[in-house]
Amino acid sequence: MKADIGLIGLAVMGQNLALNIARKGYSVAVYNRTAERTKKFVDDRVKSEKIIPTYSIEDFVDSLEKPRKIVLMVKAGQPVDDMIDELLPHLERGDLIIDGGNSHYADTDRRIRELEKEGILYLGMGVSGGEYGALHGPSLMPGGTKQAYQLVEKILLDIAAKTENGPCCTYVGDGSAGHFVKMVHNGIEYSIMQSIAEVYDVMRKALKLSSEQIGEIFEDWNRGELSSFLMEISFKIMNWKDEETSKPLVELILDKAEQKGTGKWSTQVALDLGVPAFSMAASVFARVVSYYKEERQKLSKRYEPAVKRDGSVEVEELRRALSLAYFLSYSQGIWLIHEASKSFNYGVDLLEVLRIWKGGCIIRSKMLDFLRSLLKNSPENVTFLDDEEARKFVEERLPSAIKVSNFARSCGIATPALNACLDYLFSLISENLPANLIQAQRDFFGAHTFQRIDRPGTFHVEWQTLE
Ligand code: NBP
Repeated sequence: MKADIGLIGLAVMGQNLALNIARKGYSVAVYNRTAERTKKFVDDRVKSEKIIPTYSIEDFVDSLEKPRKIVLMVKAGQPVDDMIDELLPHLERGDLIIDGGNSHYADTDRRIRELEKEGILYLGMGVSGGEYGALHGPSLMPGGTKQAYQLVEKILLDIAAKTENGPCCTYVGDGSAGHFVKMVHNGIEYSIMQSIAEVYDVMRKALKLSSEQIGEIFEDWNRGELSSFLMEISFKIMNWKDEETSKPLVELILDKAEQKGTGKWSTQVALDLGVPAFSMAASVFARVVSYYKEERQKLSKRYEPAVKRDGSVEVEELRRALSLAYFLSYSQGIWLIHEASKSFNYGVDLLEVLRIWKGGCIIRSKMLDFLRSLLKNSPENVTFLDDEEARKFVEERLPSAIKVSNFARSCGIATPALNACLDYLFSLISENLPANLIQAQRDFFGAHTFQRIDRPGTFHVEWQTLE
């Protein structure tokens, strides 16, 4: 009996994905570079599932039904290339490798090109939902050739999370589309996480609410339009007590945020493609600055007296501000995917992307239904803003968002993501921006020329006399 599919990489994601696939009735051959991990996995977690442990690449490949389907769940970067190099001598034309890690999309394009020459099919597949999602149903974002997708479509649809709109998996598009969409998913995730964290900061520092009180508020918000995975875990975190001290654990966690790169990559490509992903960038910088703990500690002593609090905000105003930040975070992400799809010929169906984010994934939220309805009305409305329903939504939340931003500033509380969301919005809804002055400055010092609003053409002025 040969296995239906193989999986390499038995860290948290790989173990849970293998179990998920096996629990859907498929046989799965597994392999991990370090054999002890495979043994431990089989001993500790495999019960009646059809999971076949293997301890050499030869045995692994040999145990697979042809054409072979192999999922890589190893660390992104060089390990993926290493595994491909190890596999390649043992594979045959028509076999398929699926990279389920968070690979950079450019690496995926390169690997597709290289493997095409060998006749090996390749899918770059975003997997969202963390270890729980991997086990119980993730959101899957596979991209590559349709032919490659069709080889594993049934398995992927079976293991994906399910919502009333179907399984959270679709063929995302050509080339590296799947990894690109997953990367931007993470960019949106950064922005929403940072926005929630900033609202939390205002609540604890300015409103003097306890973690338990904030937990209650978040739990309440999670019943309404902010209903989302990130809101849900946030209220659970607020209520979590440290076993040793009985204090809320969140208060004992060092405020230095780590990152693995997907938010940075999203921001970098947003710059390359010319998409103003304000709050994605701000959220990456917020993590960066969090790392300067010692400097912050020192400077906070020097500058504390300079801050003068002005008024207050209601909890409901914070809720509205956060709701607007969610909306605008998705707006930036979908716009970015749209531009990439055009530039890289991905052929992404944005409505499908919003649909497969509804379940299993980290950025699943009730708001996605609203966003889908906006995009259904007008497929070109990739920012979601060009719509009467969207205008009403924004207008109802904007005064609160402005008030929260101003209030936080008056308290000396940094809210970079919330502010960046507002700046993104204000920039987009302003007929006139001060870019006229920028153009004049550029022309002044560099003869870069400018256009005029009152006549066509390109102009340059001798702003200064050069002796
Ligand atoms: P890690 O990203 O921590 O990777 C650990 C796995 O990679 C182990 O199986 C390890 O084998 C293997 N590996 C390494 Br490291 N170098 C290797 C090499 N040169 N050759 C072969 N195998 C190698 O695991 P993870 O957190 O389960 O994530 C797997 C992928 O899924 C990553 O790309 C990650 O970004 C992505 N992802 C993670 C999450 C999450 O919530 N953790 C969510 C979504 C996507 P070893 O046992 O021999 O060291």
